[in-house]
Amino acid sequence: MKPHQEVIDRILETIQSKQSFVLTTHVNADGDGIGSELALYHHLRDLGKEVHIINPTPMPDAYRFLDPEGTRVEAYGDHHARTVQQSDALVLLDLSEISRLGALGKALARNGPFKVCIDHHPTEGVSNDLAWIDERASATGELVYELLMQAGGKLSRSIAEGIYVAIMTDTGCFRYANVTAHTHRVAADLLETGLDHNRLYRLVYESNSWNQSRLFAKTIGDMNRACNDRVAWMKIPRRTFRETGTLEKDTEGLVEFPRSIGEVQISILFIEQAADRIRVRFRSPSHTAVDGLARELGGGGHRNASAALLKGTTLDEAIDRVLALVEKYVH
Ligand SMILES: [Mn+2]
Repeated sequence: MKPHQEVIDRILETIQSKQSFVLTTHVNADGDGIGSELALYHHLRDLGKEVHIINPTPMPDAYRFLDPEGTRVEAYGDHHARTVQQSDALVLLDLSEISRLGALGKALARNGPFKVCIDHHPTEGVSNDLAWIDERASATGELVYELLMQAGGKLSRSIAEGIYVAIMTDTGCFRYANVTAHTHRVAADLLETGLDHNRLYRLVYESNSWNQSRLFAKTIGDMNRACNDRVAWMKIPRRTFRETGTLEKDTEGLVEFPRSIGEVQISILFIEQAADRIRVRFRSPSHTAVDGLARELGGGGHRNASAALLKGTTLDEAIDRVLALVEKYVH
């Protein structure tokens, strides 16, 4: 029997026996969360189930093309409380912690439907009714693919596109260390449905604005070094957003840039969301881990991509705090 087969069987049983589902993912959904949700949404709809996708935060612009009418992916509001409470099952995709669901999580903490989690983030103990967590998967989309294959589902164009975007974005377009032979086999199956992978790539990665380029140029232009050039760090004060006419969502991909410098082991981006709230993102090449660093700051993530939110601290304080910690994570 394959590892995790028991939990996969129980998830398949849950899908068969229950009628109404709410799908959700973590705050600030990424391509893996959105793509996995839409793939599972179409599968469940094909089975005649009632399905809602309700996320803690709005659909990111980069993935709107997957739901062009904006009717499938909703952002949680109080009017959703009943839908969530009365559904037969809630499926958490690309996360396992109810605490990462904002107000939606609070509504669920009181009581709520049967909870199923499908995720590939490293976690310590989860309290969902069913949890399939496989850290070897490059993306949650890879797990959704496995589930749908075992369910005997058909890879429709919409399902294939969702899974492809999930895997493409979580693997940095098939470059990161999390990519396996299996990842490519899944991708090959998806391409055989006739999906236009180049179109999906362009829609996600080649749809930037002039303002976003100004934000990147300014931020990379002011990049700093630490720990004998093994750490590169950048900051975006709120005034830079104002000056360049951009928002936090336009920072997507920026923290990846310093990874291309040979000596850099850790890339850090500080984003001033408010005077006392700083988002910190970390990236590292495969031989250096940054998940522990994010966890030490109350955040989380993967070995080579993690983040934390520092509250009650100014931008300069956040920078001092993180730079004091980072040394022990470089080698
Ligand atoms: Mn993921």
